[in-house]
Amino acid sequence: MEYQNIFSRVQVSAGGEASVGPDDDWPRTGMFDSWLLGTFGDAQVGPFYLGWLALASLLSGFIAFEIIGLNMLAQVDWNPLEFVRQLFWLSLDPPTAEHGLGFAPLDEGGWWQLAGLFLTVSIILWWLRMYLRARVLGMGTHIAWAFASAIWLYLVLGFLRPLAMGDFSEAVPFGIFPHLDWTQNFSLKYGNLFYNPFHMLSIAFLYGSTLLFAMHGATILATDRFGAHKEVEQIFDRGTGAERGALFWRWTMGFNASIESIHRWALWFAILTTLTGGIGIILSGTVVDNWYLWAMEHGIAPNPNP
Ligand code: 07D
Ligand code: 07D
Repeated sequence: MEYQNIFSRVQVSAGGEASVGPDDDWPRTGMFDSWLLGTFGDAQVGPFYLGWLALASLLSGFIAFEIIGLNMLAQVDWNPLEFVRQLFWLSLDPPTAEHGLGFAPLDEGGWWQLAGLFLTVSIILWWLRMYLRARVLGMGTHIAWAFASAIWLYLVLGFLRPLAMGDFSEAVPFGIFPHLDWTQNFSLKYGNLFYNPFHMLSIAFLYGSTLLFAMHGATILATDRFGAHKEVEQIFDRGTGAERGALFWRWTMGFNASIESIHRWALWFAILTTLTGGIGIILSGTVVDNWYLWAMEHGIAPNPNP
């Protein structure tokens, strides 16, 4: 029977496989099988590697989450029902402009600064964990670098651009809809972000990522029965699966990515989404005040008075 999941009832259940790699300082125990997870992916849960970095990261993330949550709860007079009802609208805002880059009193943005600090520490520790765990397994560190690109955009939005602008009021608030309002306001304030060429690039890479992801996922599934699911082996020893996938794309568009390079395409498109995005944001208000005027000057938007 073919092995599939998400679609079928078949799943592999081997019961507690400790897996490969070197001896490590963390016990490979606590594994169990989950039928439900087995319908989505691997049926085996664990072994988990917690480690000091993850422990510190989770603790720091928890503190950030608590600061945000308790501030929001305080805003609804500690009423849990109102908290749930208004959750998506509640906000923990950064300090107002007059506090500059200094520490603001807690109830005037200081809590936002503390939450941001703990969240950032948490994210950076988690990054270190990804990097070091990959090294321990003898893997490349590609995953950590892709994550670093997302962290770059996050740091630009909440720290680097406010630093360049001279005050934390420029940063994004914590809150579901409030962060959307911030995004909308940012675009309006800087004369329509659509005319920011780095926003254009970021969108092209974001859309490109979905396209590549769909093309690649679909190609592998479509040639699975010829062995293409062993795609990495087929980089070195091309089977009929890889050949068919490649031929399909040469037939339909004249060109195919190689079975290795498609993974590089995908990784770079994803990385470039947030990399170019961060560049676009850090330039707004620092180098360019109004993207629409900028676009008129550079012949991108029509200019009635050239
Ligand atoms: C599917 C992996 C799982 C991750 C999830 C996110 C939290 C937030 C925090 C209550 C794809 C977990 C969410 C922990 C809870 C508090 C304080 C990843 C997947 C499910 N946004 N954004 C969302 C963040 C920015 C924008 C959703 C984070 C910028 C728009 C979620 C950041 C701008 C829309 C969310 C961040 C911006 C969203 C779904 C950080 C410009 C939506 C995210 C740290 C880039 C969408 C109601 C998702 C939505 C949405 C989280 C930054 C714009 C709450 C953590 C400032 C236009 N954002 N966002 O699925 O439904 O990501 O909003 O930088 O339409 Mg956002
Ligand atoms: C946010 C990276 C940071 C996230 C990290 C995750 C946790 C959660 C929780 C475990 C997403 C940390 C995670 C803390 C842990 C658990 C449970 C990545 C992030 C580190 N835009 N726009 C983009 C489009 C408009 C605006 C990018 C489209 C309008 C602003 C993207 C449209 C206005 C910003 C994009 C559109 C506007 C952006 C984001 C269409 C609003 C940004 C890429 C069709 C009216 C951001 C240069 C991304 C950016 C951004 C798409 C329209 C504003 C390509 C498709 C004109 C202010 N927009 N946008 O991957 O980089 O984000 O801009 O209209 O800051 Mg836009």
